Amino acid sequence: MIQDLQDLLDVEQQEMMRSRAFQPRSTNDYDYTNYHTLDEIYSFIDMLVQENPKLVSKVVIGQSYERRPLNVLKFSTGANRHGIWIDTGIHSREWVTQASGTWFAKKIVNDYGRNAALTAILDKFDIFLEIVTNPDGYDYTHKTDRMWRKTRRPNPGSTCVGVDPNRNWNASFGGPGSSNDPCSQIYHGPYAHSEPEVKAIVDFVKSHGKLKAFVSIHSYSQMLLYPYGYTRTPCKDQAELHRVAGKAINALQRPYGTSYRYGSVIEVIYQASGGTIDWTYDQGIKYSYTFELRDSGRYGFILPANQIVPTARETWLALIMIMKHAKNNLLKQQLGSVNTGPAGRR
Ligand code: INF
Ligand code: ZN
Repeated sequence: MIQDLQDLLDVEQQEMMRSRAFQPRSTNDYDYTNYHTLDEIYSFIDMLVQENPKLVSKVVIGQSYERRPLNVLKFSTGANRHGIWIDTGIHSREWVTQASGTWFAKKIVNDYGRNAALTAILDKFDIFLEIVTNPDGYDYTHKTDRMWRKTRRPNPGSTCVGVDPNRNWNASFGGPGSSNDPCSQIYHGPYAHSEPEVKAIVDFVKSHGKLKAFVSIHSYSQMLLYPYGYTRTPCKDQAELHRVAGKAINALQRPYGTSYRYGSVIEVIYQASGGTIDWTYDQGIKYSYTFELRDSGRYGFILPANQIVPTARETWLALIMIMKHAKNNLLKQQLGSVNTGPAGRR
């Protein structure tokens, strides 16, 4: 599909060099229309917190293999709230996802108090957003191999490095649709949650205990996926997850006509064991979704920078739809726990 990959990478590098010449003094003059280095994203995160101390804080949930901080942005308007989790960049080469995550962070700050749907969500939930979920891999895509996908932990007894962080979860770990070969792009790792980048999220989910939605964002293929990947057995909330996914991709399609397919991982793509959302769903987080952002193959992982903002905008509409349904579901549960009116009402 791509005539010459190196040409694309050269253009990407030139565009980044031009944008890098300019150091943003605030998140208002950060260049959302371009890709950024790990350090530039980390300084964006710190700027956003400094500019919005009442709404935004930085939670460091752990360290990567190479000892980089695993930074999670927390957006909160009150204490003891239920939470919604969004991660981007767990596969390091999927650059449009970290760039979209950066845009989402600024969008939340801009829209709170201005956009009714987002304000209602943030008045009910905390939002946790991990923009660079695989920092070692991301740094490696900038400096060494743009097409790197996995973590960067060496594998004892092998010359091949890295584990697929989307096969390392304790959900049918090591099952079909993952590999025990350290050289494989879908190597599941020596044991479940062996990767510090994965373990940090596992510990966060368990200690928080009140997450109601978990969205892990990948690229590319233009799909919205829900559990399971490891089995064809439909998950118990399949009907609801399918219904909400349909509404989410309709919202996504509105601005630019981008069309998505949707369904369970195993139906829409293939069998995969040890995947993120199979584990989060089995932890009881009902609204567990994986996005595969643009495009459908023309550029693949090397999506031109001029598509970052359109991709982020359309994806945000789908995320709002999912978060709105998680909110309504929680309200129904909470109301359901008190008498909700005359008996016998239809
Ligand atoms: N996703 C595929 C993967 O092999 C498919 C997938 C999605 C598997 C969700 C499990 C869960 O991991 C990507 N996208 O790699 O970038
Ligand atoms: Zn991926």
